Amino acid sequence: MFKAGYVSIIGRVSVGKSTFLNNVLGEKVSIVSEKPQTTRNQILGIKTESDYQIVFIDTPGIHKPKYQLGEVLSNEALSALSYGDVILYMVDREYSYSEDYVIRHLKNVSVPVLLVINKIDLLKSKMDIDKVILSYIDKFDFKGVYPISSKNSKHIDKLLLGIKELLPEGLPFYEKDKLTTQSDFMRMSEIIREKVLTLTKEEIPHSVAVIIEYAQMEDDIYTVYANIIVERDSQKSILIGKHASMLKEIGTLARKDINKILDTRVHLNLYVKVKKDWRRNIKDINLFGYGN
Ligand SMILES: Nc1nc2c(ncn2[C@@H]2O[C@H](COP(=O)(O)OP(=O)(O)OP(=O)(O)O)[C@@H](O)[C@H]2O)c(=O)[nH]1
Ligand SMILES: [Mg+2]
Repeated sequence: MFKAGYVSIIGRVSVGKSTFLNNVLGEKVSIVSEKPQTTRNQILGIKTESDYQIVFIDTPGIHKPKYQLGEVLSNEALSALSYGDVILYMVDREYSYSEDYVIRHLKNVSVPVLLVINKIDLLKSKMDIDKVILSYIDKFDFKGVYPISSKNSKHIDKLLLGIKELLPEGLPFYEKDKLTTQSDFMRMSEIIREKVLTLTKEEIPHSVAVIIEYAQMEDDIYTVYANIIVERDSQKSILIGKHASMLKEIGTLARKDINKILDTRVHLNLYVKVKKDWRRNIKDINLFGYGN
């Protein structure tokens, strides 16, 4: 008996949704950073075992939007509630009132919802874990509660088993060695954006989009031209850095990851372009690949 289904991972920003997905798949399919609003699209990650296939949908963190981009991202996340066979509602170690907004949306969902409390490696004792569980348990009729650590792989097996129980019987949706539906272009642009997020601070991480303009594979080497888009000239100067030092560092880190993930060598040519206030403009937001 084979089981297969879709599982949406939703929750507020930075709770560790993408880290969890990467841990389950054993490969980075969704970029991660300590800055909020890292994920900007629904990202499919496929876990296939001998008796089940789970198609995970990683989603942007739900938050109170300040810009039109934020609104697009929150909507993208909430729309994933409508097509999972199971919903994973992931939270960090503390209940806060801002969770009520997400929980309100869960009330319209007709499929089972599992509460996943992530980052328990940062809690000291079982009593602390129980405290977090207690703070959530009366907020919704959860089908199960799973304290985990995505960083240390703690209790992830138990969660996978719990998900499997709830999946319908059926044939796999994808071939067994497929990990994600993202194109190479998409994965490369996301990896470059991840390096920008890692190396910059304040408004820059939020103001950046990355577009692969052109890529060609020849003799097993990808030659890639990518534009890093920012909102202001001052941000462009920071991203380029003195003697282009920042841009070089972004390129070096991105190249290493691309080599590993796509198993190919790459020549990266990075350019920084300014598109003023693009996060406020729905046409630009769509043009840069979000909310389509
Ligand atoms: N200590 C600890 N840190 C974690 C764990 N899981 C994730 N993190 C960290 O939490 C931060 C956010 O992780 P992400 O996976 O990007 O979070 P996200 O929920 O996908 O964030 P958005 O895409 O912005 O909504 C990163 O710095 C991770 O390293 C965990 O189990 N333990
Ligand atoms: Mg994410």
